[in-house]
Amino acid sequence: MSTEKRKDEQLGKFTENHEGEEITTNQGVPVSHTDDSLKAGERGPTLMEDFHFREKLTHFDHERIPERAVHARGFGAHGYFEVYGPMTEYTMAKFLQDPSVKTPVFVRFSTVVGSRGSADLARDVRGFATKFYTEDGNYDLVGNNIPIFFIQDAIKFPDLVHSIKPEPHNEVPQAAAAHDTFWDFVSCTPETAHMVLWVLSDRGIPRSFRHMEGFGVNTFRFVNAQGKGRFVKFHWKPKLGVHSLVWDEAQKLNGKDPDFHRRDLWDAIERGDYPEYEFGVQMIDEEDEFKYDFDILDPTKFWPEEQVPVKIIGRMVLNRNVDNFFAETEQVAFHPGHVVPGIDVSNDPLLQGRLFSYLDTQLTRLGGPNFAEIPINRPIAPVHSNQRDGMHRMTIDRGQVAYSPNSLQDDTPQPDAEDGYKHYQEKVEGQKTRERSESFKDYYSQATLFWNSMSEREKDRIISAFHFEVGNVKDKDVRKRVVEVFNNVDGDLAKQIASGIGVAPPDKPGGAGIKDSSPAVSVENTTFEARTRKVAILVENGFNYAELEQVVDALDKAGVVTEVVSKNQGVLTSTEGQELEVDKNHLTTGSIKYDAVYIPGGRESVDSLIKQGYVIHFINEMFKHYKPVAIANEALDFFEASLIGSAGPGSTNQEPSSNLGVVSVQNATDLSSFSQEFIKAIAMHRHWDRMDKSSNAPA
Ligand code: HDE
Repeated sequence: MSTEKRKDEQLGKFTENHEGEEITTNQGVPVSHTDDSLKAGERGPTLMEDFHFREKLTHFDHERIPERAVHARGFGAHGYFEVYGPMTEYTMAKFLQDPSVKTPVFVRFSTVVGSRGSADLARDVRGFATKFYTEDGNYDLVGNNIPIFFIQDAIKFPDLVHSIKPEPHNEVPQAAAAHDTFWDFVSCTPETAHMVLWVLSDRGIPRSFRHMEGFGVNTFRFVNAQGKGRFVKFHWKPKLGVHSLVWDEAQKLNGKDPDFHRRDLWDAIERGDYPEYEFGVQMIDEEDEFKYDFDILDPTKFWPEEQVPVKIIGRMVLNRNVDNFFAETEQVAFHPGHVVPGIDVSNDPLLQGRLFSYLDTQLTRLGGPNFAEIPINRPIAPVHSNQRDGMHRMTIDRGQVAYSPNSLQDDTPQPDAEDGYKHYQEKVEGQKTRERSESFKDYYSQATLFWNSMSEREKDRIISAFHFEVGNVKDKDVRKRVVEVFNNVDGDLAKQIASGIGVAPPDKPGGAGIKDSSPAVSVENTTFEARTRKVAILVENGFNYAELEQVVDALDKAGVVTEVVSKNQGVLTSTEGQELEVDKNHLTTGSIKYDAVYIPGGRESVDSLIKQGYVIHFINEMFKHYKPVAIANEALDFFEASLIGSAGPGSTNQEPSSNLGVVSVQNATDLSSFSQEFIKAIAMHRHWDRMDKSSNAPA
């Protein structure tokens, strides 16, 4: 069997189908009736002897387990990883050697702050945790979608999390950093400044899990068979590029579709649009540990790609949804210390602390020490040890011996001195101290580097995010201190923050004196693709079918997904009598759920649409969110009837016109070049130039 399928086969052994079966108790006793409890008389009390009732209720009463302390809301999928070529020179990790091997993986994406039932579009860091089921055992890369972290030492993690979680006295707000305690912590903890800028950038509100990068964040080690070590940082780069929503969209989506990200991933996999991410490593030789102007063990610093290139070494494809959310996504247990021969940790103090926390929290969350036996957590590699018993032990360990050394079982199981995991032979020496290294104490230079790397429009959006987040802070002293902290990053940034939150601009000159930038961190320098984007088609009876068909075919060929939206669900009829099934009525959707909108011609359809407030709002909102609008023939009337007028007057002949992401065509029967222009506009994702042209555009 192919390696890729080995995990699926293992999971299959634990999978149960209930379709067509009869209900039994957990003891396998057939149940005759499940809708009424056993009572003494039809109107009498329930009887204790009703074992079916007792068992059903007891199980229900215990269905919930503690949610994760952080990253409670998540969504997972299965897939595989393949390496492009042998990495023998750098690491002996088996799954990084043979390009013909497909290593099964399970990935869980998550938000950090919100509870399990919170909304997907919180402004937050996203978790990106991958479990590789390798031949040498499980390797977990437990990363985030931002390459750095808020704090430098794990001992500060409880403080950070307490400050950002809902406030303890009133449990408000849910899944949000926009409140006093978080910004109080930030303003008192300058090492957070760099990460805060990343979270307030577009990366804090991804378009989907498919449009996010992933980073191992901490510094790890590759070790080759000769025992030579190198420092590494891990990267996932999405094939579709890195793209985000705008804040107004995100907030509205949290109401209209709080499952937007989960639904997107699930639907994409069901459609066969399998998300792909390339795997990259940055490597620094041990000899070069001190060559950089930042400490390579400091998790509040990234390694600029311009200084340490990312070597792309493989790819991951997510191609199967889970069978059961609880059994798989909820019960999966990741641990940054689940490493395999060839991969080791570094002395990064955040990573060192993480090595303690994950197993510790999982003991409570998953009810004891045997959770590695839960199907999703089982390695495909064989497991042997002298560990026994504990809550929920599944394995029936044969034999009399559960200790080592022994003579009764030939002193087995035995460690493998040759191929067993060997920790990297790093020389460690030092005096016990609670001090922080001087080399960690530059909190601002890279924050300035990041700020310098943003385009003017990205900067505008970061400032807006500050105005929202810190604008929600009631304590004026906290707001003042935030401005002071960010004045250390950039004077202009601090001034602009101050202008929106009711505090005076800083009186000291600002900035960390850094002029450099790192273009690779700007999401505007990413891949742009129309593939898998979602387009709404607004129509009513009397639309032009020939036109619509051409555009839909072209979109389909480009891998763009379409949905027909109309006032009511049902079947619409075109001018020529062709029928079209409606996918969504007005109440079940909204512009925020799409990447673009297309309105075909047809006099009757356009006349009807133009009278509907919903449709005008739909187009205006699409336009305000910088997304493409495509209109053909009679639909050009919308130039007058909506905000897209500022991108008008549009096409006057059969040649398509495209301005500020509004694509139009007039008097045309052949819509092929119009469709291609539309696809180009969709690939661009957002048309930020509207920001300059339209006073109605929100940031
Ligand atoms: Fe985590 N983190 N973390 N974290 N983390 C958890 O483990 C922790 C950190 C990350 O989908 C918990 O099983 C400490 C950085 C992800 O199941 C917990 C510190 C990064 C997930 C925990 C950090 C992460 C977690 C909660 C500071 C990016 C979700 C439940 C030193 C590299 C994994 C659990 C999933 C989950 C502790 C910081 C990523 C409490 C102490 C940095 C993606 O153990």
